[in-house]
Amino acid sequence: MTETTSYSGNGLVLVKNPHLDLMEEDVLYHLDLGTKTHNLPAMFGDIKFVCVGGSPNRMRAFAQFMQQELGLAAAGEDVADICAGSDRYAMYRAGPVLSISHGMGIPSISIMLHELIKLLHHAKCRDVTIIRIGTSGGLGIEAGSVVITDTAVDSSFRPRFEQVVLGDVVVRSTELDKDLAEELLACSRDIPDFPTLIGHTMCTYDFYEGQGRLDGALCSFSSEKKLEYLRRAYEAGVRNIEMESSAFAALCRLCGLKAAVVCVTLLDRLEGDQIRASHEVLWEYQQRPQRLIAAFIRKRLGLT
Ligand code: R2B
Ligand code: URA
Repeated sequence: MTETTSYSGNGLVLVKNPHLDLMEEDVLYHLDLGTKTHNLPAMFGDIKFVCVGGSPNRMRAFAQFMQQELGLAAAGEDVADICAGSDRYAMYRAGPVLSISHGMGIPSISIMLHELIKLLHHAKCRDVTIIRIGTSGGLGIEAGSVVITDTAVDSSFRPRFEQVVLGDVVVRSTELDKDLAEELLACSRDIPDFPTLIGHTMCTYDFYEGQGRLDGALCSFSSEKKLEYLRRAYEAGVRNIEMESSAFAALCRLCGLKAAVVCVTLLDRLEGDQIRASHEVLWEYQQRPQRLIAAFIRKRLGLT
């Protein structure tokens, strides 16, 4: 069974669940928020940009950076964790920007996204743009390059995400918003310090065997087989590999959210498996998607 996309004409988030309307209260358990315990429209109704990324510390740093970039606070000023009552995810806000962590892998990001999308719905947010900023392994491109995903593909290079629902496999499209990707690429031209490109992103269920690494606790293939697979991925248009983009693209698309995935590459997988760059280099790499998104948001808000 394949599910199709629909877009809301009024900019509202589309939750496609008739049961929600019948519920007296919706507890967003992993975010420690709820419709009876919190005034969600007052807390979040003016949010226009949602940025998600794996690590809680990185998303806190991003919110602090955005506060400065939007002229809302001085450097180093702290931000409060809106989900402090839950130790699953962290959430911060800087003006119209919400910054949330999603952990590693599809199950973790899926849970967060279900609750986040319901949150945006309950808060009656309009015209929200959502962006995943993350890390990845590059394919045939210089380490430190930033890849803007046009389509997330699975480990067989197919543009699809399979969700098992009541034992049946439901197939969902993983295409992302083309105009948004182009807009982000245009913003990157004002930041000459690192290469930025548009390409396919391969989304896997594992970091080691699932990404063709030779350095996991298990490995049943040769170095030649690994390289043959990664070269095939490159030929299919894949430029980076990570672990959340397909579920992210599929869920956002179905719920009418304009979405983008912007990941820095920490290494070139055609050259190796281990991430050996120093902490300083990796820290600077991780700033790159944040700098690009800050430039994009500033431009959208008419601040540049
Ligand atoms: C990128 O980096 C993480 C694995 O190190 C994973 O969350 C991802 O998608
Ligand atoms: N994240 C991944 O999923 N893979 C890499 O190689 C690096 C970061």
